[in-house]
Amino acid sequence: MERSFIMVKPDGVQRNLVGEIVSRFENKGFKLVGAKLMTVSKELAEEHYGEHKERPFFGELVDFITSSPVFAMVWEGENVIATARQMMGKTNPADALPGTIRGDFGVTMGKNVIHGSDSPESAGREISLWFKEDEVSEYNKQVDEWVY
Ligand code: DAT
Ligand code: MG
Repeated sequence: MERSFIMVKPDGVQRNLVGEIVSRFENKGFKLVGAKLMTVSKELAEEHYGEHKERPFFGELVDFITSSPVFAMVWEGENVIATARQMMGKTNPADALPGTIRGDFGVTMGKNVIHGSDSPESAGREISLWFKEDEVSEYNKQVDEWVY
């Protein structure tokens, strides 16, 4: 089953949106297989956002993500990577549709509440970057029979 790395960013944690965001993924039918509240080191932030290191906003992005704890998660389910991106909405909350997480809770690009892997390759890279193997649980849920 597919897995994605999803993270409530510092603004989302500060604004008490962790429960709301976890609920959205639970209600959808996805399975939480890993989660932790953590303060992000500069090294981890720079590695995570490595693809953006030449962009002008890179410094601000790293400062933001290390400014206060994040809630890092691994979610599992059929097509979870693309579906989570849809549930998050466009990168710029100003363009994100109502009903999406960024559309409902964000205002500006710099503080867009949530991160989600954008492809199977990034999901694999990000999950192994953020989680040790024994921090991700494999388990069955009875309700899955009613989801799939
Ligand atoms: P996403 O988070 O939707 O995958 P991304 O990978 O292109 O978007 O960018 C990572 C984060 O960097 C994004 O969530 C917010 C910030 N960001 C992206 N483009 C930006 C820009 N033009 N100005 C400021 N911040 C930006
Ligand atoms: Mg991205």
